[in-house]
Amino acid sequence: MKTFHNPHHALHQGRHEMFRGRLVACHEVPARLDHVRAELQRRALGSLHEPVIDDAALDAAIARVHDPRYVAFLAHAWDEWVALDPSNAQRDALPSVWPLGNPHAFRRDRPPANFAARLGLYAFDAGTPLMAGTWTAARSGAACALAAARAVQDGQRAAFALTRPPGHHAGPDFFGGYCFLNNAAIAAQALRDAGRARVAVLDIDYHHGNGTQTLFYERADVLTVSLHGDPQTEYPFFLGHADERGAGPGEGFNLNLPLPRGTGFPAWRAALERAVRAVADFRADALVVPMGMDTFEGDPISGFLLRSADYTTVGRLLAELGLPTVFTFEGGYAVAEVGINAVNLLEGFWQ
Ligand code: SP5
Ligand code: ZN
Repeated sequence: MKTFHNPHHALHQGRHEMFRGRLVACHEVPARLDHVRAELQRRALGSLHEPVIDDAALDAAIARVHDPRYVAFLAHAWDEWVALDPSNAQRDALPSVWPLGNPHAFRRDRPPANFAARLGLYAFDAGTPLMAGTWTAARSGAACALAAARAVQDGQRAAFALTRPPGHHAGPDFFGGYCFLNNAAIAAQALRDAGRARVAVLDIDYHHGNGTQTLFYERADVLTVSLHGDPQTEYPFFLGHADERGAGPGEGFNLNLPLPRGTGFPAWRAALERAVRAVADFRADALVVPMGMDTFEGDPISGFLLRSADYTTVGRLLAELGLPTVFTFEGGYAVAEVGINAVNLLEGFWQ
């Protein structure tokens, strides 16, 4: 298995996220990725590579998934933030005003000139700080996803996009949930564009993969399946219910399996087996797994109870599909254990 790791990930290092009226330290920290990379090396699982992708191909792959106006916004956001006030360079950019959905109350079709307003236009929470290195890190993460898709396309059984910031909450024109570019969606679309007719995305992060669901909701060629904490109580709250089954030509091609906070491995595993059957019934010819490790019992912001040894079983169950598979690194905030848990999963897949 080839792992493509993001050499620029640490340029994205948020200071604070808004939580219940306070700025608290970010959970999504660079050490998460460093632990996974160190554990891959310690156990000598596969080979580590930096992504080598030319700029034009990378921009094209990003543009297949994200709106050009949104991409341009991200590329220049930091400079605009600092231009508002030079002392902003000392602070992460966080939004504080948002247009809600009703188009007669708030227009989304006329992006304001004001930067703080546009920051809110493209964001859906105040927990996703943007800083000087965010764009470089996120763009290089998309290169990892594209390189992993190409590796699988070139005949590898599996490849791992080891990158942060994560991606599965990012939609066509919005960021949030610590995510800016949807790495899993970029990989899935790249596999489609390389000729794989039916691609499945099986999201095992604790949080619903709302960005990925939105991107593919009206499409029958990409099946999206997500196992996650019930949005009644869990982030991202406004999507992820079982009755969301896709729309138009995509009807029947989205499957949500929400589970209550407190779910342990036996019930989680039963849901995974159902998800795996859905992928098999779809007759997918490639699989993308947004691999969040925040289902771990020790995760500080999540509510499932998986143990380190369970991830080996998870990897084995995913491997039974026998599909070329791209893994993307998503959540997982128990920093000391995230490397062991991620590599357990990959080793279980590989055994
Ligand atoms: C990729 C991913 O896993 N994104 C998750 C985003 C969750 N954001 C909201 C988390 C709320 C954090 N609660 C802070 C608790 C402070 N003690
Ligand atoms: Zn998560």
